[in-house]
Amino acid sequence: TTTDAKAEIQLQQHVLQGLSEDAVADLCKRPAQSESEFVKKACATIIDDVRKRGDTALLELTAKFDKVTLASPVIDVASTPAPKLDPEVRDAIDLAFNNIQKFHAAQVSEAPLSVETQKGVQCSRYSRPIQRVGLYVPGGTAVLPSTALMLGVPAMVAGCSTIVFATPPTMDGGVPHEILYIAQKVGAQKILLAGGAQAVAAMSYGTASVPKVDKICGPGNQFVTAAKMFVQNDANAAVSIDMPAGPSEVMVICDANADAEFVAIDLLSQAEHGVDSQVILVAVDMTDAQVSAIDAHLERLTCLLPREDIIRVALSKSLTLRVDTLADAMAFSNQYAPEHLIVNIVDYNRVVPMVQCAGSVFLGPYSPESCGDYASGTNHTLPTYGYARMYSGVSTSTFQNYITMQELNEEGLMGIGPAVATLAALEKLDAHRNAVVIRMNRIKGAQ
Ligand code: HSO
Ligand code: ZN
Repeated sequence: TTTDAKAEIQLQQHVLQGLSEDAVADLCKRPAQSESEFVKKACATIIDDVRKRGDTALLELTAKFDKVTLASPVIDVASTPAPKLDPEVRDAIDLAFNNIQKFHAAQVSEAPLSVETQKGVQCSRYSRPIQRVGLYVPGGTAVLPSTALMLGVPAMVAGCSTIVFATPPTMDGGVPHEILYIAQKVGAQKILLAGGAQAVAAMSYGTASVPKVDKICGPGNQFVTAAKMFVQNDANAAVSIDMPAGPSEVMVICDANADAEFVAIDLLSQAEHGVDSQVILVAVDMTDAQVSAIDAHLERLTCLLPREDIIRVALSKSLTLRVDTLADAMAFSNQYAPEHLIVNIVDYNRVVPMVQCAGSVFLGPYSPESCGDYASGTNHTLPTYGYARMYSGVSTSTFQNYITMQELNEEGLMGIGPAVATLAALEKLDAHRNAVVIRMNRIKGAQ
């Protein structure tokens, strides 16, 4: 532990060696989402209201929660004049757009996958865009045009025909200019000026002015998340979602080789997202002094940040785990399944084959999470809360469905027919069996 009296920030430390399996599992646990029953009930009421009363309910809820009175809940993107942006901002958005487009376009394979599984049996798979998608861009403490890019670009690349953005209105009843600019760039049709459960409900069921969508993607607060979970389980909505969500997280694995200031600022860039952000430092084979140096940088850098108060709360719940080996670090990381994993160690490429569960990985000293958050090309809509174990981040395939096809010729049918007949008989499904037997007899008779 550090003896530096000035260092107020000191991440709670644990030493892996000697921890029981249960204790390690506890370190991997995320804090329970508070008030979730209250949130669920409030969402159900709002969703029901929007479903029944459409635009009227939507406008009332926006007046109530966002304190903005709108004439219409929707902006038509194409007929709205292009917004004036600061050229520096526009260039930054354009750079990010281009990189995100390049990476997500590369995820689309031009040729369908096609395999002759045995002679005369051709199986193929085609991807098709999901037709109508709703993209939620959170409002709140910060405008997030980067999230508009991370959702809009893959939807555009996939070829979705209806793209609807939803975001809370600005105080003057408009849409942030950067979001309008991005909506125009990706060819979105509408922007729904609403947030929370009411926005999710409007896109799920449709209203007189909001198109009903087939899939809703994007991060949001507890109300948005609860609403997404609700509608995906409602057969009347017939809508799917990208993934369940929780507070954002980063795990940084570092060793004595890492620049302590780099490590500290990466932890802080996650902590500034919110008081519930999860920040975990895994220190591989480092001395007390080396770990303390990171805490000292955390303290110094935090004092310089406008979101200092948020950061201090987030860091008070964060931790450092000290481990002896990289193998230990990676075993813990895979168990925790972080949304973001930053690997700042010597020979960092060694970890690539060791990563089992993580949303997105940042390798080496010059790959801060910020770059992936904004402009390198990878997506920043990622699974949090341990969901990286079974969910992937948003990608082009989030906006696609796969359709399989098959074509058998006579030789193919004769080749697999007997096996199909045997399996169908086993399941006592005789029409299935006969569908091949009748054909096989026809082919034999003709020979
Ligand atoms: N780190 C956030 C994304 C974000 N960061 C948006 C800045 N703006 C969740 O991956
Ligand atoms: Zn971020």
